[in-house]
Amino acid sequence: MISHNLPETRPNDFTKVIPIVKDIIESVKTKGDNAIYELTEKLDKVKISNIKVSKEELNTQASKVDSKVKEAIDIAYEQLKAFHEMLVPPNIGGGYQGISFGVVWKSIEKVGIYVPSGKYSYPSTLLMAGIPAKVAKVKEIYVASPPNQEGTINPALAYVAIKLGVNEVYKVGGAQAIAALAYGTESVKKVYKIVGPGNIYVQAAKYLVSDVVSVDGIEGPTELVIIADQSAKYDYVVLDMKAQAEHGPNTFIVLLSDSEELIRKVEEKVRDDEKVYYIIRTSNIEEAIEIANRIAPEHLSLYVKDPSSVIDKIVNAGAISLGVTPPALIDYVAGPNHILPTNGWAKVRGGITIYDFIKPIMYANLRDINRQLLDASITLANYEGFVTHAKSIGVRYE
Ligand code: HSO
Ligand code: ZN
Repeated sequence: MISHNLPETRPNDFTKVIPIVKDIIESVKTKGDNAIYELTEKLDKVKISNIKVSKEELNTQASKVDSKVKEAIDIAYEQLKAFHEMLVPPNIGGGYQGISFGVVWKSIEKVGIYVPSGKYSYPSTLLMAGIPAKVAKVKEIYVASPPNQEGTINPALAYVAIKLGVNEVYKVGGAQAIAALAYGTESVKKVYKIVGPGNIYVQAAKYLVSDVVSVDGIEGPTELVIIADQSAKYDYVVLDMKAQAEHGPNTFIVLLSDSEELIRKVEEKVRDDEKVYYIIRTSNIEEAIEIANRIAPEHLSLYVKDPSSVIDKIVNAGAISLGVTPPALIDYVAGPNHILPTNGWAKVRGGITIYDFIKPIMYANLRDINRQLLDASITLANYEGFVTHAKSIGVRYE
């Protein structure tokens, strides 16, 4: 189906699920592992005999992965590692008016990674979160993912977990996984930060536990905006749209183009789909850029003749695929992350990078007495009524 008008809102209003999610969180908080066993049986329809995957179980599962998939994971791993290593910031120091100051970057000590699964499991998502965490030198990494129908962990996920050297893997999904990582249970370690995409229950749970644990943001249903001019190959555009639509009926797929011919050809190919595609004819590429910036999409494809001339004009997007680059390549091996902000959150944050796992600790060192600077500090402290603050500064040069 085609719509020529953009919707007012995107389908990720989790206020509806909050009461259910609250109950799940409360139950995990009070009953710990028992709640996980019960909820897994009730919601995932699987009976699990243990929550923490044993070393042996992990190895057995990993050994089931065929060599071609292992090789693909290895290739993706190296590519993502190269991307995130490029981002490592230096510790930096300087000084001004008698003070030396600077920043030392330190990693968050314990993080939880949530890996969703739908019809299939998503080992690529564990790579996307685990690699930046590793590059950031996070000491303890815990992974939670729903069990499969056999009550164990997906083989490729096990392979990635071993490759990353994560500390523990838990067979728990949904809001109960988020609650377990936030509060801890007998089997699940409590972490300082939880990252990872998931369905509306998972996202609502992240929101509800954020009083005790840091979370990465909202990563809801997949979004793709394509800006295409007449240079774009229509069949590639169609495939890119249908590819991200594979994530389910709630995906938000938009084509913005100033080419009537391109639009006509694309519409012919998507018209009969059950899924709604938003297709907007703009008067020029500038207008398309303006709309895209307002949407702040998760994925943005700049399928125009000279994409590098457009990239600077983009102010809100999760990740950008330039020119002929398929957005799906970013989902797997390009290097940038596929865990990206949705629902307009790209206005304020980017996708997962090492910066989600490190924090700048700032320092100052009083080297020389600069009276003007110290007096300014004393004046401000007195103004705020903090006379002892003022005294503690003044005493240094009395
Ligand atoms: N396109 C999704 C991520 C994904 N695609 C995972 C395939 N596997 C959101 O960026
Ligand atoms: Zn995808």
